[in-house]
Amino acid sequence: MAQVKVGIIMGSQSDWPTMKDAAAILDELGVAYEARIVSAHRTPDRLWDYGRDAVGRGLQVIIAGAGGAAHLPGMMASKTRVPVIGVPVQTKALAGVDSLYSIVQMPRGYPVATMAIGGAANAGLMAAGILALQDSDLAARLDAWRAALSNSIPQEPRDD
Ligand code: RP5
Repeated sequence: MAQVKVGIIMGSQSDWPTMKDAAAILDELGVAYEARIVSAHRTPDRLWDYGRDAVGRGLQVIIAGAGGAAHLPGMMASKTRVPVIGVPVQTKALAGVDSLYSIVQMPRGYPVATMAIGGAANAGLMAAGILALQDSDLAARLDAWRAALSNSIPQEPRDD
């Protein structure tokens, strides 16, 4: 079994349809990850334990998604120096702007690298890019992934 280097955490089962886009990217790029429900409000002890153990368990990046009063990414960044990438999950009430503001506006000293609302795929790519700095095989796979995306863009628009 490959060492798990990326933790994908989310506040609720209801976040998984968004967060699985990060998992899909990491699957495509051959990056080992784990996915866990860790709620800042409903399971604060789980959040505490996850952050406390992250370095010792060999995690190198944490992708944290939450919606509404989205305190999970920021609280995780407070508990561990492992870089945290935040994903604001879209909400019904406020379209995810609440999630975005909850995640992005961190105080000096405890940054969260905040993606766009619903931007879990980019979170996966960001995590892969960080790991690729120390992993030339992954770097080659990421370069190929990016080139394939670029090559898939047509020169001209078509009538549908
Ligand atoms: C947050 O509350 C979760 O991250 C989720 O986005 C939101 C709603 O959770 P559920 O009520 O669907 O479990 O903590």
